[in-house]
Amino acid sequence: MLTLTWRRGDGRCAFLAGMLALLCYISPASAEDGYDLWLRYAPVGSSKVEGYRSALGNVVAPDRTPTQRVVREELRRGLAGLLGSEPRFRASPAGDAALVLGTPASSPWLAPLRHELEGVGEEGYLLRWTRLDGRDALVIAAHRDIGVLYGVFHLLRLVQAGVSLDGLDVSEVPRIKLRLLNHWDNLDGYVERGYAGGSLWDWHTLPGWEDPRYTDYARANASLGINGTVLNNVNANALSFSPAYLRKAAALADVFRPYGVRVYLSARFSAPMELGGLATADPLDPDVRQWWREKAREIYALIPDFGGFLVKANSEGQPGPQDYGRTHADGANVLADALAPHGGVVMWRAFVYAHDVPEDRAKQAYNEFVGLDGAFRDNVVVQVKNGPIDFQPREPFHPLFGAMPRTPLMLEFQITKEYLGFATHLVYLGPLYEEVLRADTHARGAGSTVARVVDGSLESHALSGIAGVANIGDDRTWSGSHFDQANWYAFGRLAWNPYQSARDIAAEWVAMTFSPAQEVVRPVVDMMMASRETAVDYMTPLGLHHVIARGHHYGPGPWVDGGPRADWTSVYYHRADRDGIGFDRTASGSDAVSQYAADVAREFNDVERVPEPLLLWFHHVRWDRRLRSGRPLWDELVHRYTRGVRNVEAMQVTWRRLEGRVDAPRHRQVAAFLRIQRDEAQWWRDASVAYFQSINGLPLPAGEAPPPHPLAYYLSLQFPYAPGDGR
Ligand code: GCV
Repeated sequence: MLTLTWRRGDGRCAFLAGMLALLCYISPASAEDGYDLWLRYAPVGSSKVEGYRSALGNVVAPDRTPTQRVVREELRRGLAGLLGSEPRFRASPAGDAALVLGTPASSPWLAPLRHELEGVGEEGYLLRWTRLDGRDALVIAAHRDIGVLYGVFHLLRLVQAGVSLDGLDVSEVPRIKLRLLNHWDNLDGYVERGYAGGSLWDWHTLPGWEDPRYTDYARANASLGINGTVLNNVNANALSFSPAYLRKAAALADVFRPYGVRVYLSARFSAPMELGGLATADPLDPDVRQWWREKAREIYALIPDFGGFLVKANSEGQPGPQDYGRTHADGANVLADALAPHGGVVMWRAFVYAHDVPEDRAKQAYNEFVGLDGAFRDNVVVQVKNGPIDFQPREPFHPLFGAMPRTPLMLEFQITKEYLGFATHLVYLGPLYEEVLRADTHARGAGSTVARVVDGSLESHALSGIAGVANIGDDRTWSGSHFDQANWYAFGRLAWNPYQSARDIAAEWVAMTFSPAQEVVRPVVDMMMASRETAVDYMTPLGLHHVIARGHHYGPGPWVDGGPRADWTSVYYHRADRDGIGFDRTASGSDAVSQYAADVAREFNDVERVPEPLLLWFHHVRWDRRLRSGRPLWDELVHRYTRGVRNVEAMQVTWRRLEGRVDAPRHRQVAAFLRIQRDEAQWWRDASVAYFQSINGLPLPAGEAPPPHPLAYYLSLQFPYAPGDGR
């Protein structure tokens, strides 16, 4: 061991001073690499420590079950980091003020709250001051241990944000029952549309080796209230259902269980043939039904709290019931019957469209499913993407929301940014999620928002659900960038309560992830809130959609044409010609508008009334049509592309000003990614302008710079190893 001595006047002083300076430079704060997510538990400001210590220094909490032990460990870890000292765990609240945690069953102190807990359900909690034994105590009380854990994360969130605990009186209940991540992870470790490295699941070493990262993953999800995870890709491999892989999934389920995260699997519809050797996967075949029943029994023997199946059927080449002339309901119900005795659910995806159907792709899922309303078993939810095409930077809400009143509909968002710049573009998805959740379907008159369809309140469904396609991989940051963690966070918080504001959620996240100082929170939140619209501007302004490069979807590709199917090209969607641009989905076009409730359909159908951000989604518009700005469409389009680039530059300025307020390693990476984003925004703008100008032959509006390269240059760019491509 190196021993340092300090003698005044000694020649070694300069050396030692240098060493000390170096040690200061390598302080823990500068070693941040994003691994800790929003659970950094960085020390709170000295002015607040004493107040928190006096309320939280003594803790009374049971430690008999695995979840109870997780609760204690989280408090220990959180308070040690935040307040600089571990709490004292006591047997009773006697003496000093105490924080008392538990359920009426686990803590005699909380038994009197039994009545008040009736309203919080299975996963909710109370977090408030009360009198216990004649003293004030802060309590976190719930029906079940998991509610206590959620309450602890709530408390730690408040302390991280520096919020006063005075007068705290919180009663929280999740509004949505199934709050799930969907991993598109393949068994070979590749993540489809994943930009955060390889899969977290090391199938090869499971079940023998349970990587500690699995626990950290469960912990992060529990901190948001996410209560389930689908481990494998919806483009499923039947092997996930083989005995060996089920044992691996069971090992993960064991790790996740104390955190309230249940395991689900994507089911390959043809598994009875591929694994069971049957001649058919026809859902009405008795042997097939029997195979699924036995498979469910086998799974539940290994994973007693297994959640259920997610299914992509008859879509993009996946097998399904229509291969046998059966309906989606026939397919879903055979799986549902197999799971029902064990309490499992089927999440049947409505993301279906067929290349041999000449119908507008935006209409196909509705056409397929709306007639099946009421035909599904009680333990089936139909999982619907937020919009009718595919996770575009902006889409109208999916017309199925509000159109299947007798069927619980689960909303599917994409957290991974397949169409929003992968992991290097800073695009906070909170505003996108909020826009969808607040959209009014008018299914039962004004106020029938997507959130109310999804949380089951509009049609009084007991089963409700929301899923996010995960942006998580084995990258040290988990999500491929520091700011992409905010999208995991926002999804989880909105899954718990879809009525929260994206801005408030961003503010919480910034306070916990970077700093609660207002000089940091304010500019970063403003930047995040504007970032989604900025991406829409430089990628798909005015309702354009699906203008990405082929296959990997990296970068612009408005010229994409030909290939195996029209609905995988860009020209199918933008329909630009010499006179105008946009997909005519009005009553005189594909009539997709008629799939919405009458009030909504009228608005979308009318070129004067349609919200301008959706103009080209629903209308084919002449290039010279004047828009609300007074500019002709072509000028407005170019204006927005350019504005997108300028706004990324503004983000760079904001971030630069935060140097020194954010630890250096994270600041550096974000700054570098913003540079990439700026250059790619410019690329999007230039390539799109060059292409559309080649179609309409119009001059650029005054003051707009011409693209620096001819169109042929943009067409020639190839990215054979762009990440995340489907395979
Ligand atoms: C998992 C899009 C993506 C596919 C994805 C599919 C789906 O088409 O590009 O990679 O497949 O959506 O949601 O099933």
